[in-house]
Amino acid sequence: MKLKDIASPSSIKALPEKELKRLASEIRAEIIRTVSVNGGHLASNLGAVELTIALHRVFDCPEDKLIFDVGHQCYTHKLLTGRSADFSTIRKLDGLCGFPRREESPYDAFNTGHASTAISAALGMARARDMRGENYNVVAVVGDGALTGGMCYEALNDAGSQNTPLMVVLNDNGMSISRNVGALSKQLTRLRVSRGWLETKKNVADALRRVPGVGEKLHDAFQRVKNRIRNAFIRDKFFTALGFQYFGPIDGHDIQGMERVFRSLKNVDRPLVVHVVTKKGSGFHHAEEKPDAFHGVAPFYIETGRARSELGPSVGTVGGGYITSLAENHPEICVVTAAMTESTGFGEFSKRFPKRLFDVGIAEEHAVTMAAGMAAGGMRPFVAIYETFLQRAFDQIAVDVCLQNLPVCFLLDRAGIGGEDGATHHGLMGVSMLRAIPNMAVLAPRSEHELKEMINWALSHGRPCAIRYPRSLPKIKAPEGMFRFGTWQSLTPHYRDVAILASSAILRECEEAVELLSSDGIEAYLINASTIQPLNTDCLKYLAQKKIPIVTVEEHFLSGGFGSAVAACCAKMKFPAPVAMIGLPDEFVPHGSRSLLLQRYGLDGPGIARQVKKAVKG
Ligand SMILES: Cc1ncc(C[n+]2csc(CCOP(=O)(O)OP(=O)(O)O)c2C)c(N)n1
Repeated sequence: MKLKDIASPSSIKALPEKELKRLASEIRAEIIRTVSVNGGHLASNLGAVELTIALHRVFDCPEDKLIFDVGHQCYTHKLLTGRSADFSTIRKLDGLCGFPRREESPYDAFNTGHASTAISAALGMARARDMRGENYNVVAVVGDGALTGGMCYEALNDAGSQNTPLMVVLNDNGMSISRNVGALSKQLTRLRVSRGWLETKKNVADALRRVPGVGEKLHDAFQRVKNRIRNAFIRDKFFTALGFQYFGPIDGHDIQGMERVFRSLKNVDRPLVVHVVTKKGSGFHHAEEKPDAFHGVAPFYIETGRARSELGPSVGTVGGGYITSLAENHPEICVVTAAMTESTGFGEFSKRFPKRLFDVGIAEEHAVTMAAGMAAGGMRPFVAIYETFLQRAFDQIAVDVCLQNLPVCFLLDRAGIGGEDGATHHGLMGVSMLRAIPNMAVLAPRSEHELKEMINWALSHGRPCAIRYPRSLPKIKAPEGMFRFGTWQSLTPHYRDVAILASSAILRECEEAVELLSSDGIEAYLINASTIQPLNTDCLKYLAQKKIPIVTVEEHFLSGGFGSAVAACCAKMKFPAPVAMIGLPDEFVPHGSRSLLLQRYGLDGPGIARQVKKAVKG
C-alpha cells in the first residue's frame, strides 16, 4: 500500500510486517523531500517514524487521544491521518501547520508547540474522560528533552498520586536540540546502557555456563556482578517513585516489538511510562551525524545536506559573539540558556567559558529565577531565550527579578513574526508582557551595531532589562553612539505632516512607506523608538508642541504593545493631534513566511503607507 492510499490510520492496521518497513521508508523519503523544500523539523521527525506507525496500529484514533509534546515530531502522524495529499504545503501560509492543530484535523488531539505540556494535557483529558464516563486511551508522546521541563514533573506527580489511567511514551534519543542535559538525562542514559549491558551479558553468561568444568563457577561470579548492576538499576526507578509503572527501554525502531508492548498495556487501569529508545535523524545520514544541525532546518539540498541559501549568522549569534568578547575582561558576566545554547548564539561562549554558561534544559522559569539568584550573588547574567518561550516565566521576571531590581539582562531572540513555525512561535506579546512590569527596561535594536550598544548599556547599568530582536536585521552602518537609553533617534529630516514611531526590523518597511507617502505628497518623519520602555516623553512633548500627528508601527499585537503605551501617554498629556496605531490585530497569527504575513496584516511598506495616509487624511 502506498502512502497516498492511506486515508486514515485504519488502513495500516492490517499491513503485513514487510509492508510496514516499506511504508516507513516511503514516509522517511516524503519527509526528507518536503523538508528539503519547505524547511522544518527534520531530525526529530525521522526518529519518530516507526514509533508513530506502531502507535497508530495499536491505538484507535481519533477516539483514542495521541498528544505530541512540542509537536515538532508529528509529520508521520499527519501523513497517516489523511493529510498526505497536502503535505507539500506544510508550514506555508494557509497550508498544513508544522505542529498538531485541533482546527486542522480531529486526529490532532491537542495543540502543542511549546515543550513539556503533553503530560498535563493528557492528564486533563484522562480526567475529562473519567468524569464524563467515557472510555478511551490517552497517550502522551514526550521526548527526553521535553522531560527537562518542570511541568512534566508537576504532571507526573499529580497523575501518579491519583492513579489516573494514562500512558506516557518517553521517546528517548538522548538529545534535546543539542545533547540533553540534567540529572534525569544521565539516569535515562544509565537505563539505556545498563539494559544493553545486561542483555549482552546474558549471552555471555549463557556461553560461560556451557564451558565444561569451570562453567558453573564462572557463571556464579558473573551472576553476582550482574545482580549488583541490576540492584543499582532498581534503586534508580524514578518513574515508579512518582506512582507510574515503568516499562522499557524498548527499541523505538522495531515496529512489531513496540506494538507488542503497547498492545499488552492498552486499557491498563493505571498510569504507565513506556520508555522507547530512538535515533534522532534516523535514516538520513546527514541528520544522524549532526542531529542538532538538522533539528530545525531551512530548505537544503538532499545530496549534500547544505542549505539552499545562506542566511548568515543570526542577530543572536552576533550578540553572543560580542558578549563572549566582553567576557574576557568582565569575570562577572555569565550566561543562562534553556536548551538552546547554539540557537540563541552562545555556542562560542560555551566553548570559551564553559564554567560561565548554564544550560538548564527546557526550564525557562527556573532559568529566570536562577539568574536572579546569580545577580543577587554579584554576577551579571545574560539570559538568552526566544521571546515566545519566555512567556511562561512572566511571574519569575516580575517577582524574582524586577521586584528586587536585579541586574539581569534578557536577550529575547525571534521577537516579532517568527514565520513558518506559526502561532506558538511568534514573539508578539513580549512588549505587553514586559512593559507591565515596574523596573523593567525594554529595548529593540534596528541593527547589529545598535544591539552591541544596548549590551554595553545593559552591562554598565545594574538593572533589569530586555533586548528584543528578530533572527535577522538589515546590515546598517549606524554611527557610533547612536543608541542612548531613553531617547529616540530621527531617521529622516523633521517634516510636519506625520511622525512614524517604530523600532527594530519593521523600520525597513516603514522606510519604504515613507518613500511611498512622499510620492503621494505626505512628508513623514520616521523615528527609531529603540527604547520602548520607558517612553521618550520629551519626544512626545516636542511632537505635541508642533501638533504633528503620530502613527506607531509595531510587529506585535496592538493590545498592550508599544502603540498602546504611546496612546495612553498622549491621552494623559492631551495630545493635540491624531494618534493612530498600526500593528497586529487581536488574533493568533498563523504560520507562513514573514513577508507574506506582513502583507496579509497590512504591515508591508504599501500597507503601512495606506494606513498612515488614512490616519492623516481621515
Ligand atoms: C518552552 C519551550 N522551550 C524551548 C523550545 C524549543 N525546542 C523545541 S524542540 C526542543 C527539544 C526537544 O527535545 P525532545 O523533547 O527530546 O525532542 P527531540 O527533538 O529530541 O525529538 C526545544 C528545546 C520549545 N519548543 N518550548
